[in-house]
Amino acid sequence: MNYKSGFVNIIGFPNTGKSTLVNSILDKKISIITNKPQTTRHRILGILNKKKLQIILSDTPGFLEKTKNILHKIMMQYIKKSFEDADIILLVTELGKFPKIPIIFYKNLKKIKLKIPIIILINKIDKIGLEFRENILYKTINHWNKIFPKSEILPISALKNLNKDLLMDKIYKLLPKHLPFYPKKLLSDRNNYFFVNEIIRQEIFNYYKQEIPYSVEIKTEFFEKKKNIIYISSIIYVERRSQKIILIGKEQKSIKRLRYFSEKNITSFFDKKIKLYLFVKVYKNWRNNYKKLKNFGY
Ligand SMILES: Nc1nc2c(ncn2[C@@H]2O[C@H](COP(=O)(O)OP(=O)(O)OP(=O)(O)O)[C@@H](O)[C@H]2O)c(=O)[nH]1
Ligand SMILES: [Mg+2]
Repeated sequence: MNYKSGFVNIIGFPNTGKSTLVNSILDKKISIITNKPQTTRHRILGILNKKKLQIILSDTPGFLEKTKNILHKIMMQYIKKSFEDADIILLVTELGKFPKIPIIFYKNLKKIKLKIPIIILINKIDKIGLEFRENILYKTINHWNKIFPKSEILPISALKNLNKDLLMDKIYKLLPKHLPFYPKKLLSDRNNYFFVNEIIRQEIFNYYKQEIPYSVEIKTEFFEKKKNIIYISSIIYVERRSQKIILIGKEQKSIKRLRYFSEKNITSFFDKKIKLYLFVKVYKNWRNNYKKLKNFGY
């Protein structure tokens, strides 16, 4: 058998470019990206199918030093879970940053390293001009070398696809011989409702400030195609009434803008004409309630 297939699990600090990397490898935007930390809240699988090759990528939330609510705790459990089924771990870090891995993950990684290859990716190398890059790169590589001696370290830019071919070669070599785990047509373990929720959430991250993006969760209730148009209706849940007022804005200006940009992005995701309806509801303290979180698919 010369088929290769396996799980390539992506972990790392918030905002380092994990989701950007997943999308770059898949060449499709399955995971949302924003310039704010804690954008990704779920473990999302993306599947790359090639001739005699299937790579299952897993995107995860970023490491948190301190968990402030139950949602955070669940997010951190997703990271731990992703250690269990990994064939390869990609630890995404950022050029010129020297963070400490939270102790719970650090211990796990040290143990795992004996069995599973960990590749350390130093992302965002495009951010610094070539004339200064070498020096900072040297320092960053040194930092990770001390923490994970003998692990491979590869500088990349997920955004600009720098060293993507090199990374893909490394992944291919390390993947086990195995038949595909998923049907070859499947792109993700998530359904259309999830992608709609996430795109709306991405736009909320883009257009609202402070705690608003962190206090919202989306639930798409309706998704139906009629005569070449997909009609979608989604509810935005916030934690407090004051947040609902901000979300809607004066004369509904904010929510109209959100609807416009969400619809535009959902249209390009599905490549179909979309009609989107948005509603805002208060769902008190949902981030600290297991039952409510379960309702949202956590
Ligand atoms: N310049 C540059 N920016 C990048 C690169 N990769 C990601 N970014 C930017 O970094 C920010 C965070 O990217 P994400 O992919 O959302 O990061 P993440 O690690 O998934 O973040 P969380 O889900 O919040 O943990 C976005 O603004 C990206 O455009 C890169 O290679 N170069
Ligand atoms: Mg992410």
